[in-house]
Amino acid sequence: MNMKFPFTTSFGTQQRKELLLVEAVDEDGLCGWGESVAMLIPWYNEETVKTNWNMLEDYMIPKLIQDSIEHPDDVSAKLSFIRKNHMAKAAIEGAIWDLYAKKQQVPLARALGGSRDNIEVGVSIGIHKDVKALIQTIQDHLEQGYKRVKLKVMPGRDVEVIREVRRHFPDVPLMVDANSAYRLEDTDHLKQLDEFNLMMIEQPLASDDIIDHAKLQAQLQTPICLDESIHSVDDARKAIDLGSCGIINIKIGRVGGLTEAKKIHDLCAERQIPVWCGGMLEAGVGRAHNVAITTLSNFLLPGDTAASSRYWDEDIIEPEVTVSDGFIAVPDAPGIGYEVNREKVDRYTLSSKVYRRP
Ligand code: OSB
Ligand code: MG
Repeated sequence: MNMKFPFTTSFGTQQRKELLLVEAVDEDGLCGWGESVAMLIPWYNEETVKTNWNMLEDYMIPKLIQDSIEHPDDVSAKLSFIRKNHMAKAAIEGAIWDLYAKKQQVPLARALGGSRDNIEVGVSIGIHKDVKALIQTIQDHLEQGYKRVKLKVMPGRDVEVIREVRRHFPDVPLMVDANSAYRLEDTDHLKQLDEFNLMMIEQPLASDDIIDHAKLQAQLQTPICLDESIHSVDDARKAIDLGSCGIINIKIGRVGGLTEAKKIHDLCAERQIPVWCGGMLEAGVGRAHNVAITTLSNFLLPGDTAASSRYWDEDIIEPEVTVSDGFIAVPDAPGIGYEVNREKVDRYTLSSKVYRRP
């Protein structure tokens, strides 16, 4: 599927998305859906759509179809012999979570332990060449109801851009995301961002680092939010202990699935670290999973799950995810609560394969 517009971050520009979907079907014909958030190029992490397909086909599916699965929490344990490959794991675990919730006839949000019936969301805005155009994009999204704005930044497109944005929007809840574009040597430069009253600076330093982030956080007033660096509940614990961040962005794909996402959520609640749900330019299935996890109580800050229509001329779910006054209403139908439109999925499908239990 092609996004409506190219989205630029410090690591590159993307518009074409190949979405790996997993459909899990049980003995009664009930089905659940999962979506991998891996990209076509390993920019954000080491995975791609093709590595996901390979991991699923050669290792994950053969393991999971060997015997029955009692609870979706068992999936990550069964797959723990495979190192990393979190996005592939999350895609198949997500399908099984959806199927499980449908079997229980409860919304996925409730199966996960969430209680909210609507969730607050913000919008993530890519790097613009022209500051005037950026101001206009922000204005458009504020008019659509989004109440928190996240701006992508990189060296050369940071302090002066944010100064101009702040001049136009003095009170808007604002944050930035660097996707690892800086180094610890940039500390003095990054300290200039403290004057703009930002909610947080997301992932300024390396994608595998929590040490330099702790050194940077000690010198910044603005809280650091970690995204790329947190792959597991153990990573979260270490980062919190070190003082590497004040906030954690949870992405289901990055951490290997909903079960691990819940563990990180629970740890952060205990340690009084607010979390929010990140986005990976998902289509409908992934978006629906994000909505469900965001209903948990320590998702205290608006997430990046924008409306389907922000990215897609048509999404593959019905109804599409819509945002009204900055909120998404959590569906109350069983499972992810949105219907996958098979006719649309078929129309977009490049390849598919069915695996059956022996
Ligand atoms: O770092 O949060 C990120 C998109 C692709 C890869 C990484 C990130 C993002 C976003 C967009 O910020 C979030 C979204 O709108 O889905
Ligand atoms: Mg990010």
